[in-house]
Amino acid sequence: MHDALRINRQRLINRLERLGEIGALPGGGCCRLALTEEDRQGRELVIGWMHELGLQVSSDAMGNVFGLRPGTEDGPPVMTGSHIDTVRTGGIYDGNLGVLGGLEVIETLNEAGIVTRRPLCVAFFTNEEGARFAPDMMGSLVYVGGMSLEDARATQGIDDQSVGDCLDAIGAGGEAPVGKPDVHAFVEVHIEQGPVLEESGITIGAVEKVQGISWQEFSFTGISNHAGTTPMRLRHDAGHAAMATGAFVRDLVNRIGGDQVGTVGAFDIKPNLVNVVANHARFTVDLRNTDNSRLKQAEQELQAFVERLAEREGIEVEHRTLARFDPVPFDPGMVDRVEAAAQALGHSVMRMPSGAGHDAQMLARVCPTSMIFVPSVDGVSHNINEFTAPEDLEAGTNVLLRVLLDLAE
Ligand code: HGY
Ligand code: MN
Ligand code: MN
Repeated sequence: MHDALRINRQRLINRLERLGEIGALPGGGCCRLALTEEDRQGRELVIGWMHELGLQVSSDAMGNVFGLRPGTEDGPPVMTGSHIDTVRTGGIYDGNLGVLGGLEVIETLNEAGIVTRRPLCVAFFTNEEGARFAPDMMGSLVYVGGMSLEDARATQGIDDQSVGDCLDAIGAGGEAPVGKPDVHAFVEVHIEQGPVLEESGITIGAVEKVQGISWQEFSFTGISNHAGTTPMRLRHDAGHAAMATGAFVRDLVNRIGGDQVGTVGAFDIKPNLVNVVANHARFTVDLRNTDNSRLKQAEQELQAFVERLAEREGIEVEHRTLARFDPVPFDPGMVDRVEAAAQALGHSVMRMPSGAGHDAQMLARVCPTSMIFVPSVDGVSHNINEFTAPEDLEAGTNVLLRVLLDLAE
């Protein structure tokens, strides 16, 4: 039914580009960190579009926003969506495609005068990126009951402000309660953010699972000293220890091999002066693997390395876990639906894991869930040059249309 229905590519691209203007960076790309003024403006724009499309808009205490389209019957909606917050050097597609692709599906159904049996809902979740406030996927994690609202609101960000204060400052917290969602099924369209689809010459990814994620923060304390007069045997060099740990992470990842990845992304050294042995270093380690036992092995080896290093260098170590999510398998039936919809539309499709975390991995705790990937040019993302070809944006959103219609009938 409605097999000939297709979305409007240009309308989708116009919305992506319009939203990308909020937080636009001089050289291209976008910075809309969670719960900033730019996030508030982005929320306002998308909520305005939701109202224009006739959706019933609500938000919950975590600032997650839902645009509901009633069906001919009541009951739990078929939901789609993603996030509109970005990293500091983000593109205009990461997350935004999942939200605006959902709105494009709604507008296409409105134009065709189609009312589905089940209600449809397009959502965006607060702070998916976790770049300002860890963990990532925080909003959807609270939504499904995986983190208390209190703990989320108390979370301090990298700029020493709390989630609660920032939610309140931009007026994003709504009335709807969190933790007990009622969703029939969830499907999210997202850019792959890696090179697999492009290298395989495939248009659609039917995502089978999300890999495990481990985010840790280490704070090393040594003794600042004169870079010229202090003999090496007397140094307690926090900067050296931090850099040695970063080098260890790369060796560890190469040794484990397979899907193992490791990143030292945030790195801060004090007093950060050419002629002073550093007495403080604070840095993050992001480890991921599709195989949870190998991810645990990586974490254990890193911990043992840091303990030996602290002993040898005579430094103090503080450690925080910023995020820890096991790999999440998606519902096989939902993966089948994505694959079948792509094939019915004549698109090449392959099954694959997700290297990035997504809100879908949280919705998978409460309802059948899967994801639709579209190619990232040069596999680039979290980078101002993030790009997906218009025909691929269109293909992924047509697959979303098809899967949502199947689920809602
Ligand atoms: O880090 C991630 O995987 C996602 O972008 N939050
Ligand atoms: Mn994303
Ligand atoms: Mn991202």
